[in-house]
Amino acid sequence: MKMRIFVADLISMTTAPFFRKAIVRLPSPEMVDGITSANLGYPDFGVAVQQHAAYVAALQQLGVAVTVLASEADYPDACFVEDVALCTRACAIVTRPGAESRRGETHGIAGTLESLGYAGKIHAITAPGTIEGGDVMMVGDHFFVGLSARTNAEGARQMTEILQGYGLDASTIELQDFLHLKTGVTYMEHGRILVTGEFVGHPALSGLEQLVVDADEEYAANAIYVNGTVIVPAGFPKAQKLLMDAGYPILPLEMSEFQKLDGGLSCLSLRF
Ligand code: CIR
Repeated sequence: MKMRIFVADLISMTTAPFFRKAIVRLPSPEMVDGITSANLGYPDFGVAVQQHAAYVAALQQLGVAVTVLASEADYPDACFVEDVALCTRACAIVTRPGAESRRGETHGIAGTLESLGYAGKIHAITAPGTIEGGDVMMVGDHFFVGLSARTNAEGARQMTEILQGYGLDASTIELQDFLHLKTGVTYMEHGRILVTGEFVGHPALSGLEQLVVDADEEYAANAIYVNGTVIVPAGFPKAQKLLMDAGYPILPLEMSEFQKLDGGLSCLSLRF
């Protein structure tokens, strides 16, 4: 009950952010060795490059200046750049990924963030804390942090402490099934979430209006709201209709090759 009042208050005070900048990282041919539980086969690198280029073009079309980082042969999952940092209106936090094979992906990201306006406002999560950006959902000045196989309580604690130093706040949600929090829930601004699976009706999210994605279109619960438009994965007609009926303009993008690596639309960029 307390959380319901708190989240409702929070929403009434927030307006949708306008994202001016984004960071993406090109996929490398080694992406075929990325971590996956999807059982959809190996990604086709050539197709992934085309899908990634369309993603960058979509962000640009929506008014975002995109910084494109070089691919990283040593890190097959490095194109999922969302996981290595959190970018807020006040500060940036470099994460410490829970997946050991991904830990080195944070190398160099602080320099990029510094050059894009975060100089003097960059923090880092340290051991034994772990956290991946996919587990952090921004709702105005509040951040929901999923406790998952990748993000532990100490990582969430450190992130909360840093955010509170800037007048921001955070709360945690324990995950049962999904890889990351945002695998199953996306904030759609205007007090609404796109939600599926274990997060449908979740008490921690009770102050938010739910747009429920059917289980057979679960992948579409990871979408991104960018400057008034929702970028959605192509091929999920019921989820698209749900969003259009709620009044959102949508922009569908092919994501098949990233889906094969458990990656969704949010994973491919840091937006701020
Ligand atoms: C991984 O398992 O780490 C990658 N194959 C997928 C990461 C997806 N990232 C995200 O949801 N933020």
